[in-house]
Amino acid sequence: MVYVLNGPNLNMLGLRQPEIYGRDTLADVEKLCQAAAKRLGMAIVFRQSNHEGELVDWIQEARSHADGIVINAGAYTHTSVALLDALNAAEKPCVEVHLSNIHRREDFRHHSYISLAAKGMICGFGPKGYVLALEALADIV
Ligand code: CA2
Repeated sequence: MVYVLNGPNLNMLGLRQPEIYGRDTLADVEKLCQAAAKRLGMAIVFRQSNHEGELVDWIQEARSHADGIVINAGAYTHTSVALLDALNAAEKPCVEVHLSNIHRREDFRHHSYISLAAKGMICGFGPKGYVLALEALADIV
């Protein structure tokens, strides 16, 4: 079981700012992940929350229910020591994903707390990044 967790505002995907985040909705991204998971023989739980504490709860849940975590923490990537602490405590392989190339954007997006707990990070490839993350995890879990 792999938990695919999405942070704040990712529920707006496909509805606003298509020039940055593309036209796919989060439901489209979930379908893509479900198809990739099936191909990889893996089960996934796909969730989104705008609330930092709820994401912490789900990472804690992953400690006992998941073999790995794919996370796009949205803007909490750049601010959240709480998510970093939760990921470190979960002791599960984690792959960080971003739709956009955060290094081509504003300076404040260049630093990620999540990266300190992640096996690796994929950014800039849109929804395909989630598939790449699941493929990377399939080799580890
Ligand atoms: O590129 C990514 O996946 C990000 O994690 C997306 C976050 C941003 O804060 C990170 O720096 C990079 C923002 C997610 C918000 O997504 C929206 C999508 C459509 C309309 C409005 C927001």
